[in-house]
Formats: sequence, C-alpha cells, structure tokens
Amino acid sequence: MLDVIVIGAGFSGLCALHRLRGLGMSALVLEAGDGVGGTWYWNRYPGARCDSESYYYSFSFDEDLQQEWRWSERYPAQPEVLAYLDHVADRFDLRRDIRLGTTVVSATFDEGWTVLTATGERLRARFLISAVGCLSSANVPELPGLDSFAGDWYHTGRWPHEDVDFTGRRVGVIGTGSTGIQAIPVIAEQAAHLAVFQRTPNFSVPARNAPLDEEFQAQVRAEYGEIRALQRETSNGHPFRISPRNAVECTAEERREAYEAAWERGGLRFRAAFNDLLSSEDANDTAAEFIRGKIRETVRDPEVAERLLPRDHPFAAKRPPIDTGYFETYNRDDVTLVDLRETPIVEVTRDGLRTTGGEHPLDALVFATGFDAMTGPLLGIDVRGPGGTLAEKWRDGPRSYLGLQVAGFPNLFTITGPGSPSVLTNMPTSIEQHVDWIARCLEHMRQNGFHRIEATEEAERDWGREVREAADRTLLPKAESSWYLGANVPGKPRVFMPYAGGLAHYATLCDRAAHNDYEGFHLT
Ligand code: N01
Repeated sequence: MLDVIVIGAGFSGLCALHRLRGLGMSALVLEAGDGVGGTWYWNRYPGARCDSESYYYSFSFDEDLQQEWRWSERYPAQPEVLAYLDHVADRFDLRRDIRLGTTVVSATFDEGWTVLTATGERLRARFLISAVGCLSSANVPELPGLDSFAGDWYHTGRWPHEDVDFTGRRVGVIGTGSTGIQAIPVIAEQAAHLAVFQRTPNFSVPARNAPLDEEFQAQVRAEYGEIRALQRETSNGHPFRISPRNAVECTAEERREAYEAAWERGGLRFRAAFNDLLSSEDANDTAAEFIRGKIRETVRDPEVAERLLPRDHPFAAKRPPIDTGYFETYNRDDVTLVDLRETPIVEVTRDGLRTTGGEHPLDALVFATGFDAMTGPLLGIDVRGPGGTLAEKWRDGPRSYLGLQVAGFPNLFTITGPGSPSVLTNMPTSIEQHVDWIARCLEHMRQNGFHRIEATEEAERDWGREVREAADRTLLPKAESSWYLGANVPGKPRVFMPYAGGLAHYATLCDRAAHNDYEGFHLT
C-alpha cells in the first residue's frame, strides 16, 4: 500500500508530490490529462493568460527555482505557465511518480483509500489528497439543438491541442467572464465576424501587459524574500497591500486621482485602490461608476456602451476580469454584441444560434461559460467514506473543516477545497500554504503513531458558520449570478463556497488548530 495517492498534476499535485517525497513518503499522482499542468494544460483558448503577475504566480518553495526561472511578460500566457510547470516536473524529477492519462472514477475508504481508475485498475493508499483544482469541471450549458450544429464548437477549458484557425469564419462566443473577456479581442482579430452573446455585463480593468525587462527581473530576484513574505501576510496572496484609505472618506477629486492611477497601473490591484471597496456599497458605487465611465468613453456607439455597463452586482463581487483591448473590440465593424437579457437564446440551429431576436449564422461557437466551480471536480469522482458518499454529504452545498478535510471522510485532504480562501487569492500561494499544512500534519501523525485523521462534525459546523459570516461581512454574496455561489450551474445549491476572511488570517487559524493538538480533528 502506498502512503499517499494524489489526484491531479497541476500546481497543487506537483507541489504535494515534491513535498511528500521530502518526507520520505511513497506517493503516486494520478492525472487525467496527457501532460502535467492542470488548468494550464486544459485552458489553451486564444488569449489564455494569467491574471496574476508572473513573478509571484509561481512556487516559492525552492530558492534556486525562483532565482533561475525567467518570465518574459508581466502576465504569463498559457504556454509559458505550462512550460514552467513542465520545467518543475523535470527539475524535481517528479514524472516517475505521475501517471498521466489516468482518470479516477471512484475512491472508497476502508482503513485506507482504494482508488479505481477508468481502466479498471485499483490502487491503495493510506491517505488521499485531492489536488483536482477549483475550476476544472467545464460547464457547457444544455442548449437545445447543439447536436445539430454543423459548425465546430468548443469549451474554453477543453480547448484542442492543435491550432484552431478562425480566419474567414463567423464565430460566436457565449460568456463574458474572465475567460471570454480574454478570448474575445483575440478571436475578433482572426474571425471574419464575431458575435458576442452576453448575459451579464462585467466590470473589467486593463491588464497593461508588457514584456519584463532585465532590470525589473533582477530587482525581483534580489527581493524575493520580502515579496514572498508579503504574499503570506496579505489577504489575497498578492504582494501588495490594500490602501488604508476609505473611498467614502475621500473627496471626489481624491477618489478620481486614485482610480485614474490604479487604472493606468492596471491589473487586479485596481481593487486595492481603497480599503472599503468590498465592505461598503457607497464606496463600491464610486469604483463601479468610475469603470462605467471608462466603458462609455471607450465604446463609440452609445447603445452598445449602455448594454456593456454592469449594473446588477458590485465591482469585484464577482471575480473581476482584466483585459487587453476588451471594450475597444466593440468598436470594430466585424463585432456584434448580442444582449441575451433582451433576446435570450432559443436554440442552436444547424447554421448558427437563434435568439428571440433572430438567427445568428455561425461557423464556430465558443463556450466561455465557466466551470462547475469548487465542488464539481471532486464530485465528478464517486468518493465514499465509511458512512456514505460525498455527493450525499454535499447535496445542499459543500461542508468542510478549514476547506482541508470533510467529516466522515478520514485521511482525505482537499487542497484549496471549498471553505478555504482558494479562488479569492493568488492560487499558488494558497496551494503552498495547504500543502505545507498537510505535510506537517502527516509528519506529526507519523511521529506520534497516528494512522487516521478526520475532521469532527462540530468543527465542520462551526467552520461552516464562519465561512458564511466572513462572506456576509463583505459585498461578495451580493453578486447573485456569481460562480462563487454556484449560481452559474442550473440546480446547484446556492452556497458561498470560498472563505472570505483573508488568507493571512486563515493561515493563522490553520496553524492554531495544528498547534492545539489538531483541534477540530480526531486523530487515532
Ligand atoms: O467563467 P465565468 P470564466 N447562457 O463563470 C456566461 C478564472 N480564470 O471561465 O454571468 C449564456 O466567470 C456567464 O453569464 P452570467 C477566474 O477565477 C482565471 O470566464 O452567469 N451565458 C458568464 O458571462 C474566473 O472567474 C484566469 O450571467 C452563460 C460566463 O458565461 C474563473 O476562471 C483566466 C450561460 C462565464 O463566466 C471563471 O471564468 C480566466 C448560459 N447558459 C479565468 N452560462 C487567470 O488569469 C454561463 N454563461 C488565472
């Protein structure tokens, strides 16, 4: 029997394998894809790029790695992140314990975990670590008639490996989340005509991507110690602090100056312009109105601009996209915005997409429609504890203790599971924090002769309340169509899934539980 089976070979699985090896444990990683990289293996859509900046969207666990790796741009494009993860797999000789092309079908606990793969193989391990990611289960809406479509259709999260050439073709994109907003300007460059099918207008801030010069890279290398420390001290794992100023206490002129500066700097840091943007509706309104003003200034046709204005959710209550030329794309003659609130989709036809406003002829259709987030990847596996299945347990929404363990599922750890800060943070920072905690826990168990660890029902209940209360202290639950709440998947329970209390505070709580003899966990 192995010590550990890890499911998934993205950032989480690679990090976990390296760390477990360091403990002298036998570990095997099972990966459904034919390569490592997880999200960065699957998401090959045009324009796919990371919204965190390259120098900190990376591992901190190895000083030589961070000193030697060179990023070429402020935001790394998908091939560059994938090359980085391939490099990590080679550099630390991880591949010999990774099985590619291996889909896990079920995992059953019986004094250890038995994992069944799609090829019928059974593997046994004392511990199971889920490294399946938060956004890996593609959400393709069930549109009537899709089977009859004569053109090609794609989901951005399952993009083909060979080049998709849209030259001379009429393309439709459904979805204007972070993915759609990245893909739309790039597809528009290629396609003969692009129709964007928008259900909810979104806020977006310019990314301001640029090549990285050697001077900046040298400075980052010299300061990596401080940069990594800062990432661990902040609420979202980014190496910048949120301004201490409150928008509501500033004059209109002071706010305008701060927003203009943040707009010019670009990127996710825009939301750090003031301290109260996610806690005060009045403050948030000022940021939202500033961005709406930018959209009006950018989009030449006032009617199109009006349709692009987000009004139904506070800024950053949904994960805010960042873009390169997104709103400018609507100034092109070969791009049409279709407002699905005015004219909802009726069906896919042989030749295109029919809304209540008429038929849009298409040669290709791109679903940028997101994911069954946070719970979808794990519930895609039939996980069975001694008392029942995870699907039954999570029927009304996910429950966990610290997003690390689920009561009733001994020796199962979930890296960036629901109930942890995960998707509200820079993911590699959260992943390293979880892997470190799990590794220290396993070491503690070995040293003290424990074989089994399980979160208690009581700790799980209390943590569930804390997750709800932390969200309610913010404006995040006010975005009713957000995937944070599961709202994008029909029939999914509406539960705010990530922990909104901040990564630094959360890490303190995890450390405190460990320090207090793994309070909230039952060890035997
Ligand atoms: O998915 P989304 P995404 N009919 O769920 C629409 C991360 N990410 O892939 O808002 C019509 O945000 C839906 O409309 P609505 C990042 O965390 C990271 O864009 O539900 N439309 C929405 O517009 C991000 O948040 C990077 O009304 C339908 C869109 O599809 C997360 O991934 C880059 C529909 C889906 O937006 C998910 O982003 C890209 C339907 N039936 C993404 N169903 C990085 O840089 C859905 N929509 C790391």
